[in-house]
Amino acid sequence: MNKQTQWFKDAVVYQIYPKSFMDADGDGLGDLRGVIGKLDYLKELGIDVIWLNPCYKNSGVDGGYDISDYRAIAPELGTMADFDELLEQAHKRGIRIVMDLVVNHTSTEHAWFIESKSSRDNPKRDFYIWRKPFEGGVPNGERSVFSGPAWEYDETTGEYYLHMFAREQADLNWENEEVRREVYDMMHWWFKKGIDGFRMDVIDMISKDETVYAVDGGPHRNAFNGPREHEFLQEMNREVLSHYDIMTVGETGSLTTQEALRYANLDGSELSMAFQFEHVEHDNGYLDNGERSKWSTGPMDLLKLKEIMARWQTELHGKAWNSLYWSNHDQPRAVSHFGCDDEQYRVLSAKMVGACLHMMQGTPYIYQGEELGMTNYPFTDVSQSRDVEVYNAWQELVVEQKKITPERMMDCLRYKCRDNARTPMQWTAGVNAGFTEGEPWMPVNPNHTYINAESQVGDPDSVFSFYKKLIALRKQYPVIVHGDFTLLQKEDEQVFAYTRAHEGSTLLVACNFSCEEARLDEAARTRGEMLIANYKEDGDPGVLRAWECRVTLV
Ligand code: TEU
Repeated sequence: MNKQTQWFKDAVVYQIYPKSFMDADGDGLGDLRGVIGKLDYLKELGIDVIWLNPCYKNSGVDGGYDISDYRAIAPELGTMADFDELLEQAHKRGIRIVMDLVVNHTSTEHAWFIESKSSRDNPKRDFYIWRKPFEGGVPNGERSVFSGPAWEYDETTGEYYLHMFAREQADLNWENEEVRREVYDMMHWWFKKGIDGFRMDVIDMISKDETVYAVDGGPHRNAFNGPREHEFLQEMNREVLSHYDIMTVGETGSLTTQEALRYANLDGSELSMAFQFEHVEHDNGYLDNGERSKWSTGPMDLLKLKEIMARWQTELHGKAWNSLYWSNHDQPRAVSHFGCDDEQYRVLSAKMVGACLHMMQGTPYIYQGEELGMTNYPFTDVSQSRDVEVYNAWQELVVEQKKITPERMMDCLRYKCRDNARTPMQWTAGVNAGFTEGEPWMPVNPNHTYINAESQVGDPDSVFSFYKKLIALRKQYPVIVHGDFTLLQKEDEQVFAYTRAHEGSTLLVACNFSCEEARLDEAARTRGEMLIANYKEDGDPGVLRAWECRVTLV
């Protein structure tokens, strides 16, 4: 009997990266008490769920994604009592808390790994993936997502262990039933504390094709979506998830729409929904030698974006559930990536990209600061980064292999690096944007003097108030949650327009993703009751002004 009522269909999620959200104790790092202090701000915005990036004890290598104790809070973020208070205070405000489940790998400081590493016949040896050398070197050519080989040699036992991310993040062996049992027990422990769900880190990597482990000196293989993926997720659902009225979202970078019909099936057999990466990676680039790479300077391609978003809307409708996001802690800021962060158009385009996403079918995710129109950071030197992904990529691509020049890589970092989303949340125009009274762990964006929460809450024309209204519309009009999706002006390179229809109601959404005027054809021509718009003055029903959006009920 599955206890899930699928409340997530009506919910809007707000993602908090705790290290950068609010610092209550003045050490320059955000913390759980800082989150508690901002719950009323989130209540004012109107969100229903907080997704909290990892706040467990960790080894400090990858922003909390290198966990050393799943049942302890990172001391730099607070205590378990702080977490319990956060959960209680959030629930008092009708806000649910979803935690981050990082079980593809643990920190190499985790007790399991320390035991596993100690000897070849240790009972926990098989908790991780150990292989003998091949011809004196790495077992095969598997590559880490964070550059370099995915194998690290251990002198103690003369074998290599697999790490698909940093060498301090050892992959767990999900083929081992005891590993799965330990994970499920930990999940129950958190659910019994009262949390409302999990976001599941790289959950499409827990089953890997056996070639990934082969000691054959072979090439880099695909470590995603392996043969037992759905067996494991259905087992997790039976053993844990179906026992609680919760939500889950898988981080599944390999996902296609067809695979999403299994991972995010509305029958509740696996996950509630999943994060696909097609749209946020559509503008990935090529290195000087032609290799595909995330490191690019864009620009965003609207035709590709429309095709991707429309396909996810239509192919999942009625079968599986979409997550809806533009940004997160791994992505650049929404207005910088999909809008226009020149001050002339930043506010208009921040509202427009918000409306374009929030009027679709699925559960919307707002990344901290997106509701303010916060932008990427003007990095001038790689030393300003605090990200292991950036450090490793710079060493490999710029220093060792010279596949990209330092100047070009700096352009790429300013466009795409994860640090863009990890600069401190901008609360005020004051010192350190009101984030901390200490030395902030990352530089504060200088534009906090005019982009900050204090100046926007209560201002009816702010991005904050616009997002607040978008969230309210979702509660008021069933067509937004339940309606189907039809893309309009498919080949238009400026306009992203679509309709949603449900039980006789039709929503018409028209967005101009450009600085120039754009024509609307007959089907997209503005008509009906205006629900929300980013221009105050009515315009020509057949023409959208720069970065204009209009949402009408026809
Ligand atoms: O991200 C998975 C992942 O592939 C990311 O590294 C992201 O797609 C990439 O950085 C984009 O260039 C998850 C977490 O969200 C991320 O923060 C962690 O670093 C990673 O897993 C390892 O746990």
